[in-house]
Amino acid sequence: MRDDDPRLPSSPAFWRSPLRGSWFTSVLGIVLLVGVTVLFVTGLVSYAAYNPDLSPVNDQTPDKGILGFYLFSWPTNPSWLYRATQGLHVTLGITLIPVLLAKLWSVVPRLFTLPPARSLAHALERLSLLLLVGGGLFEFTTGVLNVQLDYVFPGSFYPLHFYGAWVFFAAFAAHAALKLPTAVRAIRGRSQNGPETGLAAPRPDRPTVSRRGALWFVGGASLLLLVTTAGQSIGGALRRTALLAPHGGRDPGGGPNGFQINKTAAYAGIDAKETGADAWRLVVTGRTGTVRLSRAELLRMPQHSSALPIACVEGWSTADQWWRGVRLGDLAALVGHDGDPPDVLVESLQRHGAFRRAALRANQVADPRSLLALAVNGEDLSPDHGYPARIIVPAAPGVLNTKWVARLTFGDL
Ligand SMILES: Nc1nc2c(c(=O)[nH]1)N[C@H]1C(S)=C(S)[C@@H](COP(=O)(O)O)O[C@H]1N2
Ligand SMILES: [Mo]
Repeated sequence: MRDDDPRLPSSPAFWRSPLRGSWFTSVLGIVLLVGVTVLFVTGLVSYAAYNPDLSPVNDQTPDKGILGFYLFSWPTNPSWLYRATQGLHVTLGITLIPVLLAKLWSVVPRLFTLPPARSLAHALERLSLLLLVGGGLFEFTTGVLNVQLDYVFPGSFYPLHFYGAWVFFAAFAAHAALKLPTAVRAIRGRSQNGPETGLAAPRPDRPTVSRRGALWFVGGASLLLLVTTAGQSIGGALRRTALLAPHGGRDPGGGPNGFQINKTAAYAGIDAKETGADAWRLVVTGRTGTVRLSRAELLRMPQHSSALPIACVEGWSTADQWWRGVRLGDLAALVGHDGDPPDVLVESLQRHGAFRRAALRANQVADPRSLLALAVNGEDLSPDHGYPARIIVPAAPGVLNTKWVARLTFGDL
């Protein structure tokens, strides 16, 4: 078998597209350099927002080791913080898909070059490209599946996407460091076709579209994805343009409770019998012991309002809703934590599923806008939004806003 037989993909002559070349690859590469870096940072930030170091119930990647070195206490300001970082993460990730695919297409001849390794250094380089391409495809695929579908991957999304991100970004950073000088030269240089990089076809077909035209096509595809996705986190009139929004099919209906529902009460196995006035009691435990409160008793405590969004890891968020209920700080004070409340473990009536418990940090409990909400937009919570009571905390990911709350345990976690 000869390497230069043009019928074989291992021969450069096999590849005929006149679009390939270092200019085309470099432009896409620079876009990805910026975009993937933002994805990596907003992804790490999202992980920190879960407060994984606070309690094992929050930690979806218990074996993270030193990869959690950067974790910090998630703040409560501004209240739209997670809405912005996670909306950016998901929208940008989806928008970059055409760029990623075009970039991979532009270098695909490289995949087939023979011999597989000319030297140890070359073998290592190709191995790192395997991690780069495999890692990139893995991160984009798991991300899209998590936001668009009922999750179908084996294993939990969080550890896969988290560890995958570190592998991918390490390979990505090494690749960027090696290639950046070449890419900058290719973009600056007048020649669109730096032959030294071996990306351009030696025997190209006649062009049907210019390289610039092809870039516009990729950019147009990205723009289309952007405008059909971004509305889910921006909201307002743009919500209707979010054709690609996850759960787009499930209509939350109108009225005060007519905003996005993640898991319904039926899905979570919440029986109306458990939430009725006779059955439901909130069990609050703290330094001075345990109190049990009916919904009527909670309503007799001072009621406060906060305008806060729900912002899910999946990238969608609601506009601010008017929540009304009892301050978490007041509930802490009821069980002996006056003034300076500690962390709290929140448990739902829900018996199964990863999101039935969540831990909140002291700074979140102390924020006067953090509520055990009983009502939203002037009406009792609907069963699907967490009746009889749910948590709402400013700037936190949706997953910390536990619905159908049954128990609050205050104390340092
Ligand atoms: N008990 C319980 N609370 C929960 C969940 C859940 O599955 N069970 N899902 C969480 C997630 S992931 C989100 S994004 C929000 C969504 O709240 P909503 O359905 O009222 O919009 O609820 C949170 N609270
Ligand atoms: Mo969520």
